[in-house]
Amino acid sequence: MALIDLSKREIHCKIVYYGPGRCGKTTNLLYIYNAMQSNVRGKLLTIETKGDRTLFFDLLPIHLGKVQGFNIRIQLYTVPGQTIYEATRRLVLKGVDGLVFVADSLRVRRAKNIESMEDLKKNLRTYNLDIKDLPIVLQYNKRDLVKSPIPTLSVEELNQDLNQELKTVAFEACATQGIGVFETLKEISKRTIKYVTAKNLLGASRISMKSNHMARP
Ligand SMILES: Nc1nc2c(ncn2[C@@H]2O[C@H](COP(=O)(O)OP(=O)(O)OP(=O)(O)O)[C@@H](O)[C@H]2O)c(=O)[nH]1
Ligand SMILES: [Mg+2]
Repeated sequence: MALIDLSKREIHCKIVYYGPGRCGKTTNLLYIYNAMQSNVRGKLLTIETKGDRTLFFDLLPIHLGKVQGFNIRIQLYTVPGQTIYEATRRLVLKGVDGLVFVADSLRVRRAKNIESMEDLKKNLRTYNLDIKDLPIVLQYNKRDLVKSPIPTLSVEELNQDLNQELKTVAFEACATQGIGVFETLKEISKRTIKYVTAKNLLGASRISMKSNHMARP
């Protein structure tokens, strides 16, 4: 749940990276952590991992600087993508203000992408939230593999599977190389701050995004 502290002039919000197992959620956070200066990001907390599998969640607090006199503090979370951790994913979604759905471009993961999107909708419903009411952006990750012999999905196919209903922006990415990572973060941050301020009757029009803390180094 977003917090707007008028006395400190701070806005806190929570963005969750969702998606199937091994699609690259933790890799996104790692790239952001390594690329941001230490004075604008907190510690990267990875709670329980086994190899590269998240078993609980990752958390990275970042400070986007001042926007119209308000300090913007965002907590980035990832969920564990493996099917069995449904209860944990639901827990991590509590109080979410914005979502990044990371999809895997590998063709063999097609059904898992769709299953994860359905799982997200279902988990949101437990908090009386409709996916269409929240800021959400899509990220089609592992686009580097399109040039490899491994079968991958086209952007059209990914849109067909995941974006027919949402009709939101989708970024092509290669999280291991940082391609598309900050573009995704910037867009979801912008949408989330607008959503949070509008919801809290601060007047979204008063907040325009001019933070330059997210410029890639
Ligand atoms: N080729 C390629 N590999 C990637 C890319 N992004 C992530 N990976 C690899 O995919 C594997 C899984 O990445 P993670 O970031 O751990 O995946 P996750 O979504 O956090 O997985 P869970 O924690 O199980 O939900 C790792 O070996 C990454 O290096 C990418 O853009 N291209
Ligand atoms: Mg992970």
